[in-house]
Amino acid sequence: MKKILAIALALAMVLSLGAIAFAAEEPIYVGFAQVGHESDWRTASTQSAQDVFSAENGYELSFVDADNDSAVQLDAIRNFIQQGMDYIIVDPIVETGWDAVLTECEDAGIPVIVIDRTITDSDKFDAWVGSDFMVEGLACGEWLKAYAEAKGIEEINALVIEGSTGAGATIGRTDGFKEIADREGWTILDSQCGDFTEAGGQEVMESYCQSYAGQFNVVICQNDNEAAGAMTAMDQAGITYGVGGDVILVSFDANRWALQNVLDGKWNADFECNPMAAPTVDEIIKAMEAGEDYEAEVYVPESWFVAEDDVTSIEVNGEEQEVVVLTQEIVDARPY
Ligand code: GYE
Repeated sequence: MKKILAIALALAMVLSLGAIAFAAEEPIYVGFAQVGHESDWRTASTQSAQDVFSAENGYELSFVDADNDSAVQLDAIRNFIQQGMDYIIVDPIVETGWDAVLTECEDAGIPVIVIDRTITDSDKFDAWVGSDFMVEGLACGEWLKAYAEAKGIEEINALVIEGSTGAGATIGRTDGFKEIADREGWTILDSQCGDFTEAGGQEVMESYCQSYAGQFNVVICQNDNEAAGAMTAMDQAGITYGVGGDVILVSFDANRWALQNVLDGKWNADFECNPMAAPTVDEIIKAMEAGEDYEAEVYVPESWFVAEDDVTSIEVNGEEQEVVVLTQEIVDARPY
């Protein structure tokens, strides 16, 4: 009898422990509507989200790669609503067209956290974590001004390879650089979309090399993959670039391989865009879960990297900012 009691007791304990464990294991369901897989920056952003929103960290992540198609991204969000996600994360492909779907999220009571790119035609989201793209563009312009002065370059004739049309990253970088170009009286010979891809960058640069042969001394690529494509096109056209070259070549993002290009003098500068929003989103979600206050707008920290030491600081929006002259240690320490 004692034995039966003991077994029953043990069984009850196992069952109730199991129930506690089951309750504790209920994950936080997160749907993430990612832009696509157009660049190495994007790969780093996706990897970071998959690392952070893991089962070990208490999440179940539904990940959708929208392949740079806004209709697919909107569908993904509507599916997340249907599935009753606890939180929806979105990196908006374009800045506009958001109010209807965000209203649907709000009506369903699902908090939305926007990362990286911006939304400008709706405020129906709970938090945003990303970069100040305008500041990135301004920093690029201010550095170019100081660098040209240091090198005695009097005229700037620039070609811009833009990112995807309508993306917050494209708009901010374009406007920021243009503000300095207008102020300094530089010529922007052309500004075309390279879609943030290597193939796009190469295609645009090939046509620039034909149309503007001998007329340009600066190429601004709005991401690293485009800059890789632009290098191929300039190599084919026999145009030299980077330190000591005919063309000043500048990029945005600062992937590790790209910074190696800067350190090797193939590119002159790279303006960082930090893809690691996920850890901050995790903090925001954990605060929301606990009913605590959280920052609704978070700018991720970013640095400006250059090959030579002519310019070591710039003033951006009235604020003195460091320009980092690269070393192999800095390149090797890059997380992505
Ligand atoms: O610069 C580019 C990516 O939205 C900031 O998108 C991001 C941009 C990034 O494809 O490489």
